[in-house]
Amino acid sequence: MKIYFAGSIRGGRDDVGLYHRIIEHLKQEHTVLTEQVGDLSLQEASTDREIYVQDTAWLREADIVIAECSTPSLGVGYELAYAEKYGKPVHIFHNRSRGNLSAMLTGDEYFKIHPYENENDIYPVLDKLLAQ
Ligand code: 6K6
Repeated sequence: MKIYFAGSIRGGRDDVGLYHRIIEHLKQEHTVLTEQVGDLSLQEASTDREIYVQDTAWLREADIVIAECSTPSLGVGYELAYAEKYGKPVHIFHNRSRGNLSAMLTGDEYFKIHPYENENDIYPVLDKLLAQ
């Protein structure tokens, strides 16, 4: 499957290690279009326009969108709404101990939300939903 993985960049990089590990797990059996989200040494090389054009093209190309939303991000919120507009399945992971998700996500019945306690809870859920 072609996976669009979404995670915070300018919203804050506290969870970049987690994004990196999730992407490495997904790459064992699938194509991750957005590997840069988990790049531990990410450099701002592209213009904002180039980023927007590339990322929205990848969203349209993706089979599924997986987002880690424990760090709030305006860009990720935009991507989730864009994915809904194009009818892409959207799965959102969120660490329960990190506060409440936006009501604009939890209140939208289109999104499949997966609250978790520990990182190790994420991987079996991913494997199950990607096997479908
Ligand atoms: C390098 C270092 C920091 O930023 C870069 C290059 N920027 C981006 N490259 C690729 N995708 C990006 C970039 N900035 C935002 N995005 C997309 O928006 C990603 O797909 C993320 O899922 C999301 C993050 O949005 P913000 O608002 O947290 O930046």
